[in-house]
Amino acid sequence: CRVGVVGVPFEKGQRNTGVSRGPEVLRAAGVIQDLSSFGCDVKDYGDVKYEVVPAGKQLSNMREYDDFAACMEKVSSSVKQVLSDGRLCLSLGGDHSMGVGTIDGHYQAKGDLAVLWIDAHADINTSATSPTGNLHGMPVALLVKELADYWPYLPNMDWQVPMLSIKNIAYIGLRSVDEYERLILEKFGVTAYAMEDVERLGVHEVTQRALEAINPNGERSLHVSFDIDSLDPLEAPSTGTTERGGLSLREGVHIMETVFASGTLGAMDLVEVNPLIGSEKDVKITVDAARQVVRAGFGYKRRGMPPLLKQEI
Ligand code: DIR
Ligand code: MN
Ligand code: MN
Ligand code: MN
Repeated sequence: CRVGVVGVPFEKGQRNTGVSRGPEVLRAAGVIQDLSSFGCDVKDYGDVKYEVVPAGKQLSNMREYDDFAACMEKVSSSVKQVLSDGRLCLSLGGDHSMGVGTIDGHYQAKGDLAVLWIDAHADINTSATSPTGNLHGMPVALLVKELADYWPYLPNMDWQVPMLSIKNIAYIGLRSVDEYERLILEKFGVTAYAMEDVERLGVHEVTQRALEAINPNGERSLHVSFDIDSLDPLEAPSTGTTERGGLSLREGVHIMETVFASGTLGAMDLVEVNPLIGSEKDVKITVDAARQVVRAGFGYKRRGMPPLLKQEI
């Protein structure tokens, strides 16, 4: 495979210091070498940088909005560039508000998308429904056409047009959904596999059904946005909003192996790894989990790689 890596050291979509160091610790742990070790051709496009243009107006209940708007415009063009270069894109966060930039860039390069959002949270609050004002709880609501009328005019976001159909998004791993988020999911009949569905059906069935729902003919480019807090805090303790009772690492890896096998992956985000939360050992466990999930998405097989095919992967 050919992959381009984009780092997004952005943490203003939530309140904990440290998530902006995600790209740095993931690179240092060897995410890029992991991929090249089994035959991927990987190019590092470096970290996204931005300059803030003040909106001149305070937007209610959207913390650090000016930085968000400026950063995501750059994230979008970086992701678009990687995909236009004929590579799959791996974006390393950073907090989950960056999904606005990565999915926008993916859309601009590939058109109609299917999105698999793997998360303990639905991240589909609007500024009117968010209980926190944290932008990492709002990216999906900014991306979907169906909620466009529920936002005020957003200065410095004219580059971003809500283009996703809410029917083409599926969730896996939900276990912390706010009241109005639930209302939105029900109103639009969003494909959402919460933890109880993983328990009832098993992770393989849930993943197959999710992909079938959002990409029945496999003609859409698939965007996987993987929030590390989808995993149980025993597997990924170093993240800002842990929720117990989550996916095992094995389930996370299985989802990504199934994604790879579908042959539809266009871009993947790995977000919310915060190396300033927990002990050194906690950070190592979390980063190792992130690496395993990433390499599975780009074709690594736990049963071992076939040596003769190495160059063709
Ligand atoms: C909560 C928490 N739903 C919010 N969200 C997230 O702030 O909107 N935590 N994404 O990780
Ligand atoms: Mn999230
Ligand atoms: Mn989350
Ligand atoms: Mn989060």
